[in-house]
Amino acid sequence: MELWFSEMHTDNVKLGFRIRREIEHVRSPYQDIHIFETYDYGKLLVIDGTVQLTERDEFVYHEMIVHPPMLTHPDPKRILIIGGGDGGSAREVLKHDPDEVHVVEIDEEVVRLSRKHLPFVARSYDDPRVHIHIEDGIEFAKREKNFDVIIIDSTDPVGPAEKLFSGEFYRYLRNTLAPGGIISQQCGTPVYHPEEVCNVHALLSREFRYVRLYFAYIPTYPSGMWAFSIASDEPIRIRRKMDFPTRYFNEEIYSSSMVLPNFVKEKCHQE
Ligand code: AG3
Repeated sequence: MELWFSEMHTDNVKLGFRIRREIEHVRSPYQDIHIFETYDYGKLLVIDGTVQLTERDEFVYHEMIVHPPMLTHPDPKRILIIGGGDGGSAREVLKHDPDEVHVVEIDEEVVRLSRKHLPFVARSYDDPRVHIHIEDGIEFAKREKNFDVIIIDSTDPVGPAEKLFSGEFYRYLRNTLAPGGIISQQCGTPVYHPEEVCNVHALLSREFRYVRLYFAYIPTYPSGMWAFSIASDEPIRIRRKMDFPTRYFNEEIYSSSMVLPNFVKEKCHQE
């Protein structure tokens, strides 16, 4: 019998993976988590029916959520990752030789399962500079201060992550950031949810002087066209040379990823 996992992208569109086996399935107090072994994409992490990462294409997402903000900062030393309990964003942050990386993940099951089954992302936890806090990211952000870069690596804006896409949260983040700090956030796809993408951009623009949307091609996320936003009170431009290996990101992509297709400009009223 063939086993398939499909994520519904809309009521009428889905992406399916043929599955070799289910590795583990856990219902945590927050969400429903599956790890599968697929035929074509290696290990697959699914939360509440949505693809979080696959072994084969996670590099695109993790490089793109991390390197643009990190290279926009002249000297990022203290980094906060909100969500990101799989460890993939922390792995990319470590390429910049930071002093401290704090991963604030609400669901300890995500950390446990990633450590057990997804070493290609969770190996970052072996680095003593990486500190894991099992806590609500908003409570942590209200209390802690002085981060050079904050990366919001959450699930979609429904369920536990919903509050991470609100104006109230962005207001707290202003105080969590050190002067000159930068934030990045994954914000969905403009193909199926243009209002979500534009909403993040609009809310961030109320709190920060400079906000840009940027894109990456992620084959296993809905539509494959994924949006991120970057925000700061300093102009968004690359301030350091890259001196580490990557498989997707490069200095040209820093700029080209911020060029918006017309349908996105129109939807978000951007020039
Ligand atoms: N977090 C963003 C996943 C969003 C995917 N959405 C979807 N498939 N509908 C990824 C976590 C990786 N660190």
